[in-house]
Amino acid sequence: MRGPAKAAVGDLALFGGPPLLTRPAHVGAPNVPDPARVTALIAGALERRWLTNDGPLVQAFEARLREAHGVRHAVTTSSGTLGLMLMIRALGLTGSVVVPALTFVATAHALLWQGVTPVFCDVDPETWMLDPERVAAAIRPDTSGVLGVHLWGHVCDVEGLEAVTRPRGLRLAFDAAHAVASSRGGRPAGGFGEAEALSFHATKVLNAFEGGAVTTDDDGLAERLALMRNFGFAGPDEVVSAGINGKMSEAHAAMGLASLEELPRFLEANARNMAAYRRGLEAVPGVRLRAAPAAGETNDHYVVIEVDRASAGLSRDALCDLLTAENVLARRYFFPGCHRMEPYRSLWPDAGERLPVTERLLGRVLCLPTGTAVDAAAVDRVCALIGF
Ligand code: T4K
Repeated sequence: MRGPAKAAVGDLALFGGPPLLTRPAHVGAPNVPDPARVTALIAGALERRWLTNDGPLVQAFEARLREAHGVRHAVTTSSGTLGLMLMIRALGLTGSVVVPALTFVATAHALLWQGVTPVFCDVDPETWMLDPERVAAAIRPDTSGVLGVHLWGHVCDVEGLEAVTRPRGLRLAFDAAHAVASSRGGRPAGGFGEAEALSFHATKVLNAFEGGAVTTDDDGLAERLALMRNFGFAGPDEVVSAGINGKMSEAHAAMGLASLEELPRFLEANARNMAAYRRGLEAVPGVRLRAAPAAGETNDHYVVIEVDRASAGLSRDALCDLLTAENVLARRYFFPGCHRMEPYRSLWPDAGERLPVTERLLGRVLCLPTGTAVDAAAVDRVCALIGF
């Protein structure tokens, strides 16, 4: 039951009074490593006068990523989106690729930029990620592969997707932008499918200001990726293919390395906040935290609730507005869905009819603030607001 429009939580007035949180709590507030460590690493690059183009910090970062993800290759890129694009191109994907619409629009854009048509597929109502049965039904004669998304740090049903792609000779790759430090069956994300694309954008659990990487065990693929991200240069005067500039700079790698050193602290803060949200929201009618995968298999970087208007007494959007007024900057990711964004909306205006689970979730889910910028007291206040 919701209280009257003017009421109190503790000694602070709600809905019209001063915001409950005096300092805003943002979804996406970066995890910041020790600034002295970042600047020392950048100072080293300045001292060496080696600022980009496969420098020692990039090489060190790639070595640490290989170790962390248990893969033979990690090819860093200037952004996660660029990594996705290179991965799609290096895999030779053509025609159409099956992909969820419940994802950040970069997943679909990366395909389209490579001349590949994204075929939006509905998701499983429990996991909210690609459902292998629905994927099988979405495959078209021109489909060359499936691009799964480890949504909000949960790893997809990799085995189910392999069972669909392998017998049909389709490629399988993953958008693992959310999945650094997540795992499935004890295996770290980054090592599934033929390749995975990571993101180190500022808002991610591990950030390099901007950046990404493609991880793979395929030597040939890694070689093609490395060529593609550097204009196709195979030697000082030798260009062997049509490449692009997708390189990570030394400054970005410095941030990535320093962040990696402090990843355990970031994960600890996420786990602490997730546990506090679970406690604080368990008795709130109409509000359900996304079901967790097996213990320790998510980075807990996205706190996602599903709001049922009837039993919560207000809609997801009303709750989002209420939180915003109280300095809690929640996000309606990934509303309204890729299929309702251009150019996809104009291309396939009726796509929503084939995506009932996706549509339902897009009207009900809300991401709440977490990470090292959010402390336990802030989580308690957010829960108090939601439960009010
Ligand atoms: N695939 C998936 C599934 C993805 O989610 C993403 C990116 C990609 C691929 C592509 O990876 P990248 O090419 O980006 O590496 C943000 C991020 O820009 C984007 O990286 C991320 N996913 C997406 C989920 O979130 P917006 O449009 O929401 O960004 P913005 O500017 O509204 O910021 C989000 C929140 O973070 C705000 O509350 C403000 C806060 N913030 C942001 C920045 C940059 C800060 O507090 N400090 C900051 O420095 O896309």
